[in-house]
Amino acid sequence: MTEPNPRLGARVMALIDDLARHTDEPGRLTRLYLSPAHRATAEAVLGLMRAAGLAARIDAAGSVVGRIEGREPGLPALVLGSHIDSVVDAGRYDGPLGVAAGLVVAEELRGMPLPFALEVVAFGDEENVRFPTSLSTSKAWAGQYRSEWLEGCDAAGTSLREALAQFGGDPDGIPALARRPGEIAGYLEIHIEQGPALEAAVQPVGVVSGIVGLTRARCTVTGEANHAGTVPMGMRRDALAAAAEMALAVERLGEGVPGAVATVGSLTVVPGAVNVIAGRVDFSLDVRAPEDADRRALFAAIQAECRAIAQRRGVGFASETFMDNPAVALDPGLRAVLDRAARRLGHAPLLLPSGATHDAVAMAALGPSAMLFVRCRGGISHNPAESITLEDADAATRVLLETVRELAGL
Ligand code: HGY
Ligand code: MN
Ligand code: MN
Ligand code: MN
Repeated sequence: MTEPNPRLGARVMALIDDLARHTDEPGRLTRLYLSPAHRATAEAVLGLMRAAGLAARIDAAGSVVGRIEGREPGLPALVLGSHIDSVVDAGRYDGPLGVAAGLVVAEELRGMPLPFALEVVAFGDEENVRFPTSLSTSKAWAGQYRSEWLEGCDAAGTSLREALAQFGGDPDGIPALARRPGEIAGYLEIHIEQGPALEAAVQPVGVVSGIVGLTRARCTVTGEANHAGTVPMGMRRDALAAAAEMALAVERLGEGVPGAVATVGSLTVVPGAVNVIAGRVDFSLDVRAPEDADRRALFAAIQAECRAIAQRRGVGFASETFMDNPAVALDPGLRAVLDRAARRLGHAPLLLPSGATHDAVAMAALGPSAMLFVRCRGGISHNPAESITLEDADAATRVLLETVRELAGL
């Protein structure tokens, strides 16, 4: 059912388009955690929050958070939001849709005497593409920040600690970001589905049942750089050939576990010259499965297969796990409110799992958390072709508004 005047959707899409201007790479959208584009986007969101009447700041870890008090000061907060960091060559909706929708709902409720405080948040490290971290900015709120993350380095060798100082953050202020029990009344996140189910069901929105567990590692294969023209094939310790065999093993083992996915998304060859046998390869490993036991077993099988390939080829293999998030079931009560709100607005929302991870994984440790998915064209995401319609943005924002109104007893 489309609103005759999808003004909320129009506002949300305008905000998303405005934020999409900030990128670290001309010609494509790349906004990694603590980059100049992240800073510019955070400042834009800060301005929007303040214009909407929220008391807003950029916190020590780089998240932007705005708050309006409820009918009396200091009440537990209902938090709306998502993230503003992106992957490389990203779509513009993954993250900013949830921040924009939260902001618009806060604008719509301005001045209403709510039984809770309302916070809008733009987390900054949900993609974990730049540093070996795991949802670091939302886990800072959940009191799950790991101090070793500060020493992790990006591809250029910059540590998170250095990048945070350059960004204007405060590494020493991160522990104080942990929210106290009872401070959070709930968390609601609108996010694009990043999959084909809603489009196939011809539904604009869906309620998320839970978020898949996820293990990520940085892997290194160490061979011997040597002359491509003079070393016989049987005498090489070729790190790239070994890594290629490992990547195919990742694919094969992932295919063998129902519902699981296993991905080598990035691979770097050193020294990377046409006439040099690769001495070293760094590659990423991302393993997910609906059941945690299956995910852990698959990850272990992949590690064992990589070690066997390395052994056979006379190369070294090392793996450093930097993310190991169990699956999270989202709050049934809050899911039911989202579902009722959607039905009151004429929708028949699907209930569907999330194969992508989200800041809701961290926020679920602080209080009831739920997510609403929005249909995206072809299910495409992590790709500049990612897109949603204004009408669906409007539908989702109205479901979020209706949900908050029900929680507020309005
Ligand atoms: O990788 C993910 O699942 C999310 O997009 N960060
Ligand atoms: Mn996302
Ligand atoms: Mn993403
Ligand atoms: Mn030469």
